[in-house]
Amino acid sequence: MVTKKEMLKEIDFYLVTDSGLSKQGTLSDVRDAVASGCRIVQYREKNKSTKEMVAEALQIKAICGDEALFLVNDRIDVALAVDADGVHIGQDDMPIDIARAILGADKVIGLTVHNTSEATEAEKSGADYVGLSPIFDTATKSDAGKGIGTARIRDVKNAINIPIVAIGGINKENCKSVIENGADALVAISAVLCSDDVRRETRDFITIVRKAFGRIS
Ligand code: 3NM
Repeated sequence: MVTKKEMLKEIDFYLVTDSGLSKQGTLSDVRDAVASGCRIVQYREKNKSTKEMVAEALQIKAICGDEALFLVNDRIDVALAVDADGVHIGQDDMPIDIARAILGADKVIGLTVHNTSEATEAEKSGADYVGLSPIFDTATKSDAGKGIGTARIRDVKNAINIPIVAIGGINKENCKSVIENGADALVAISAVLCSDDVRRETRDFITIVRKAFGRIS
């Protein structure tokens, strides 16, 4: 049986939720993305109480089932409360060695990095994947800073062996170049959640990305 952690090898399109941008609501977005073949979902919620988050996280976990990995952004307590598959943390969140000690070896831990040295450090500290950001300028995260460009993806790819998830300003026009420059997976928040049809947009991204990988013709 493929373990949840082994599913990291198969990710390509990665959904990050955003209730502020969502048109249909977070649960609907997750349902649509998973129905379209998305294999990894990160619950990123900055505006709800812990109680609301735990209730919503349980529902997202049920939707992901065996189809998709289910991670929680930043909130290790919420991840533990619902027995999520893992967490995604930033450079200023819980130190990764402590996060690992709390969560155990079987859980997935992703860490946001911006350059080769942070990426190398992340791999050394036991991260299962890195989120490399922001590839392009983005209005979705106000403190994201300027886009680092696609050439940085190749630099990081040459430096580490864990998967790279690219994020920041990615849309259907530029996503092929993100994969061609070495990303293993990508996140496109506003491009998907601000559309009228999350199911169709996810399918479109997955088709472009899997073609770029040569997984489909
Ligand atoms: N983190 P969009 S950028 C959640 O730079 C997030 O760490 C970022 O949204 C980082 O796909 C970002 O709409 C938002 O540009 C990405």
